[in-house]
Amino acid sequence: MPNPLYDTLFGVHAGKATPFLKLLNGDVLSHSDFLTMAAQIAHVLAGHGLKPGDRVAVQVSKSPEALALYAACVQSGLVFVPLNTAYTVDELSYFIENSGASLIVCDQKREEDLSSLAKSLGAEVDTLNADGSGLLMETARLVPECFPTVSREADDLAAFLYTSGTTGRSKGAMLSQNNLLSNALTLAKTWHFTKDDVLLHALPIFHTHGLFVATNVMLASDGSIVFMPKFDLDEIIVRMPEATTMMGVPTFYTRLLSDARFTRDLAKHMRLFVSGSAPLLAETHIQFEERTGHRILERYGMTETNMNTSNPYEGERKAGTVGLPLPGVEVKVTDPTTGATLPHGEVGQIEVRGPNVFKGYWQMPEKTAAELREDGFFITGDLGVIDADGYTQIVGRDKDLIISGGYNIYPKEIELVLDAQPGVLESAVIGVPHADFGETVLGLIVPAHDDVPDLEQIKAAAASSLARFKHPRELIVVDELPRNTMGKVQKNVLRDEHKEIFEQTSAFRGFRTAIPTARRQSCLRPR
Ligand code: MLC
Ligand code: AMP
Repeated sequence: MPNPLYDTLFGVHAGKATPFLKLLNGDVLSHSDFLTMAAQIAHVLAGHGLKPGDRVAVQVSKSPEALALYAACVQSGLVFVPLNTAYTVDELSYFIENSGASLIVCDQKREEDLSSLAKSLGAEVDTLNADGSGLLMETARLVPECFPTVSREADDLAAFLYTSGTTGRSKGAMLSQNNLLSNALTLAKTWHFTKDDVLLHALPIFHTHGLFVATNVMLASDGSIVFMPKFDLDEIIVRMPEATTMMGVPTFYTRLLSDARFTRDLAKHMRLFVSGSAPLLAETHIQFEERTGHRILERYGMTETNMNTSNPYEGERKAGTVGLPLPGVEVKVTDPTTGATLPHGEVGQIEVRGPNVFKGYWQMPEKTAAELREDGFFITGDLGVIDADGYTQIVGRDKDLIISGGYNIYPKEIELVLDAQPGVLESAVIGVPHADFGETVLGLIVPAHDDVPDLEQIKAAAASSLARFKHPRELIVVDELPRNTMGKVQKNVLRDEHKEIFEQTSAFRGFRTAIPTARRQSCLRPR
């Protein structure tokens, strides 16, 4: 029975004793071991009564078992819904409810918190801990090692990835089998991946970058993965000599450059470093080449589209650009008001079309219609320009988005929490430059009347409802927020005023203007 994504990325490795996952403890999981684990998990999923198309919401630590759970969902025709491990129970509740998940897989520590929600939704709960223990694998070990692959069409859904929205409500981007498969095959070919490649994998596996780019590309090329639970500079340095490639967010590269052990000699065995998910500063690109002789290959993608453009493998990798459209992908820059295509050299909104572009937002037809045109072009919300050679440069964002260490944060979600606190009239949340994370979150608070808001209490409220990476690094009390004639808060003005608050270089290539200084009372998050 055909299942294009499973057959091409997973099934093709059946019976192979070749190394797939190289773990930090020295254990190696072969392709065949991995498929057996996935098939056994697929039996457990079937035991939960799941039917093709059902959603499986997953909040678990990065582990081989977690990756096999993804494979099992594909093999069973289920929709995999991975969720950031940093999400609080409040945040999780929304994703679980919105996706209509029939099964929640979480760490045992979260089981109690999620059980009553699951019960009210008619969903089941299974558990998987960071070390692979938990009910899921206990059951999986008792069932057969082969599972009959469920038939799927290329257009059937394989995953939902949640992406935050401008209104504060996250949207489930529906990704089909072919969205994922076409992109994996294109990237493996474009970046010359082969079975001899060994990838340093330190990215989380609940986002496009670590799951659909890094993992799927390695599956498509038959290579192996040094599988790390998270980015750990020491481990990366120890394992680099056995690797040939690495994929990371810019923070990975600035952290590597900050360490004297990262030398030309250490990187001599590597053939490719790929960067994406956030802007790579041209200076990082240059320093990296000076240190190692390697030119980082920067590419551009997003949750809704997988990868869109890439600097060439062979040919010029232009620092400060995200390269050329991938084969089969069209990129154009349009006038945000009229939608007309602009000539090369003019700044406008970036739109993309191709087999990589998602099917729409789950149960949000208006939002889908607003961003995905009838002719198939997706309005990315990024502002860019295409140069005479066809290279795209991202110059800013039309969407009110902060990218911190590769994680996307929508200010509205944080503003809603701040606005609800006692003594707060209103708030504005902005991204400001930060040397390690590229951008970080700054909250500006206008007190109600003559109140002095209790910043510690506000921080505690944010901590209980928002994932750690979304917490404002600093809260500042101001008299008022700058507004334009339409009454809209001028975030560009605020960003400009506070751009040096952490006295770091900017990773954001946006536009800014200046404003007068406001009264300040501040509360710094320790770091
Ligand atoms: C961790 N913290 C962060 C953070 N990551 N805060 C802000 N932004 C982040 N990205 C918090 C931690 O909870 C901790 O809180 C404190 O910051 C310091 O943590 P750390 O030890 O320095 O962080 P670390 O664990 O090393 O993580 C940093 C990181 C990680 C950059 C390695 O965030 C990461 O792996 N980012 C990759 C994200 C990613 O995969 N993005 C791809 C999205 S897909 P405290 O105070 O409790 O200690 C996409 C599409 C595309 O965008 O094009 O690819
Ligand atoms: P996400 O919604 O998490 O998938 O994030 C996608 C966004 O990350 C894009 O819309 C861009 O704003 C940003 N992004 C991804 N890759 C790059 C890159 N190479 N340079 C600049 N921004 C990037």
